[in-house]
Amino acid sequence: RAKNTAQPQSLDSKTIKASIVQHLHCTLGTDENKANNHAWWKATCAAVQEQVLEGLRKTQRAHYLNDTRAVHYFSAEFLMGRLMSNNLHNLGLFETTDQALKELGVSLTDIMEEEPDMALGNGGLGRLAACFIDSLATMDLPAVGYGLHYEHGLFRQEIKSGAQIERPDSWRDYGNPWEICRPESIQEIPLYGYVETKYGDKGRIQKEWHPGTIVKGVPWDIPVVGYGGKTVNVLRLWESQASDYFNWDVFNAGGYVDAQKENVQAETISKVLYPNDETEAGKELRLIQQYFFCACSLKDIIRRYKRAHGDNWERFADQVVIQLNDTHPAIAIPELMRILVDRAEMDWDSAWEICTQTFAYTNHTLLPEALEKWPARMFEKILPRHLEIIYEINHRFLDEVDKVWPNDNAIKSKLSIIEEGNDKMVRMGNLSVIGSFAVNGVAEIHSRLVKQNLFPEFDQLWPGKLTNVTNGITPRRWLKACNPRLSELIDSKIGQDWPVQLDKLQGLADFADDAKFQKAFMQIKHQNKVDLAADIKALTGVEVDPNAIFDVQIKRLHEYKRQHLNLLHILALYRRLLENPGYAMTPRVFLFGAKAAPGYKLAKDIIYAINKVADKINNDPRVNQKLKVVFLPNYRVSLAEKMIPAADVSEQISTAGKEASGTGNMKLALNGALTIGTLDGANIEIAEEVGDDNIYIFGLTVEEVQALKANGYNPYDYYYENKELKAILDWLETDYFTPGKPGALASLKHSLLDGGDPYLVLADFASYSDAHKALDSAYQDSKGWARKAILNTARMGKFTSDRSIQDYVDRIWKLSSCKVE
Ligand code: 26Q
Repeated sequence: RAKNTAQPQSLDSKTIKASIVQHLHCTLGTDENKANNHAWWKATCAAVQEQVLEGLRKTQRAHYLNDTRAVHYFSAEFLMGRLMSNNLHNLGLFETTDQALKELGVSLTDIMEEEPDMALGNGGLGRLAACFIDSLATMDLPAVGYGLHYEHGLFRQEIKSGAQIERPDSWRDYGNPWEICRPESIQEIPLYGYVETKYGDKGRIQKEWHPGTIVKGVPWDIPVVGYGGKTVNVLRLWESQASDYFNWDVFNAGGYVDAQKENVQAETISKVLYPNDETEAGKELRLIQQYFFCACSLKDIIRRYKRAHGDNWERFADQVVIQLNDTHPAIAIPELMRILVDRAEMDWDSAWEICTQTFAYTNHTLLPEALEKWPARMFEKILPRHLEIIYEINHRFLDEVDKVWPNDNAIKSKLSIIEEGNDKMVRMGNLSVIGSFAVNGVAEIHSRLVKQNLFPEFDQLWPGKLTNVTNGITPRRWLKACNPRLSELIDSKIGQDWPVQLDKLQGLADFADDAKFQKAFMQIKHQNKVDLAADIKALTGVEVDPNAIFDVQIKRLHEYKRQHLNLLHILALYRRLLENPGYAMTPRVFLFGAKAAPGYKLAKDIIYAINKVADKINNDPRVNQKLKVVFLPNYRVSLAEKMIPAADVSEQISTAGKEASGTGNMKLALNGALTIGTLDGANIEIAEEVGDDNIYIFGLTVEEVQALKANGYNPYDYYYENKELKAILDWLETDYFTPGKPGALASLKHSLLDGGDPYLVLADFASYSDAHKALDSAYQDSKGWARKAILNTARMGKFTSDRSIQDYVDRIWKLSSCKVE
């Protein structure tokens, strides 16, 4: 467990003030009278960055002198959000800087709003990477995050007449004060071209890849400050540029023409983040992105290794562990093989030994449509040598399979890296399992399903290789920084160690029935709701009552996450209120935040439906004292930080077996929201921790889902059986919510009936509605609710990302911490 305790640094507000003013003058070229909030923000960043860079220098020196083993976290996404608040808290400079700015007549809260989110990720997987690098630095572990320096992160969402519009995200338009360009570490990356076979001495076959083009990888470093401010690791993100070294004239005609034909615009590689989470896009540029950042990162790692160990590869796997965040960086496996076999001229078996002791792979999904597959033909065009290497890996692997299951072609074709057929495909999941020494799922149930359903034969072949590491979240950002009122109350009861010893929150359980503490806890929740209500008014014009239950569903929009189940229940409440104005219910505000992948039609239809229903309900005086629905546009990390502290209820309602873990569920419960959820992902472990009385579990279990599907699920059974459900679904086909446009919401109904309701929305509806009734009446007992909310916060210790990282360290990475100074 992390034993780090924050030691606030001894900078006083006078020194910080002087530094901010100095930067205002000398870095920004303005002065106190002219400066606007943006200039104050930049000057403050520059002052903070001075402290950060001091820590970075000391950390790099300590790691170099100790020749430490380090983890290299390879991820196509890092969803960092804003850095100012986090860096200030982790340096122990928040209060002092707040004070310094006050004395300058400037509000820290206001200038922090100037910072654009670093939205270099889609959702859970990208945010997990951000939480993990925070924990790694906090726990003094040598680590580097490697990823892509996208010019445009996840699109900005606007809502026009209820529908999602995508706008480009431009997070760097006015410069990013946290990043440092490192031209001294630029890498050259080959692409396209052909492979030449040469016959060397002793009959050794040598392969030489003649690339069709070369692109330049420029590293940008984002310092990652650990809590306590001692260790400062780096997140290194690669930007693509046209290679100036590359001289077209030296290339033969074939290579030249090829390269021209491909028309690789080097700069486009890191231009934009693909917004399609949970669906493999199969786009050429996406594969190039993956290879580009993996190849840059491997070269960077090898350069550093060689500086300490020369050309002796024997200690490589002792010094370097690479964690693959899903299969997106799996191409690093054949790339390392290429470097060892083709460039270092190592024999295959020795090279494979190094590879399979270096890589570990985290799986984040079981959804078949999310498992990455690449057409072999595309591979051959972009990375011809890598395809050969993959075939060789596969050939040798299938020989091993044959020893265990002799002549069993069914098993071979299932385990093969290559999916045979008219269009051969490369299965990145199989490649990742075969090329790694450890494979983990992200919650107990998910890891069990990875073993039982996704990779059962691999589990048999290599017992112990498949394992679980339950996800976590950093309590520094997701409690201390985002919920200062609650943090202060917690400090006053159990001291200040909880951000690095989250188990200490257990101490709050002693006060769960203490009337005074209950009052303080719920007053903070209320105050956070007042703040959010003001934001809602400013962002949408909708007025909401902070005395209502704030019921929150925030996550990417997906059928499996079932935002439409939530919507059907809202429609049910609306109907009940229309039919019976005296219908007993606590006033409720339903809040949504969600982006839909731009090409995901039904997901966009669901956003549209939520907005149309919201319009109708919010403007219907018959019900709008009891019911409000708000869709907050452009859900992102910084908006989550405002919504989560104000939530009473957390919606975690995926079809059992579909949500690998979820991490929003942890953030909401940590901030005292009660979960209404299915037995899916980490909800199960949350229920174990908080206890059955303090969570609302409903719906089919994984086993029941499987049985229902096996017996032939027919959504019409539920439609005809449940009058309310039928009325609601039929309502969607009228023009009640879309005046003059009948049928505008019909796609939703059709997906649930003729579409077969693949995520069993109708099957779980009644149980969901019952759980909401139980929750509503529990809220009526304000002492009882306060107790439940407090116990949620008190019992979330397990879900700190420090615990996740400690699990990785103990069971997979075998790393030692390295104290700085
Ligand atoms: C793949 C190919 C082409 C383009 C895009 C993608 C792509 C991009 C992002 C595929 C998947 C993702 C993201 C997946 C993700 O966020 N998964 C979530 O990971 C969380 C952290 O483990 C879990 O808590 C969630 O349950 C899981 O859905």
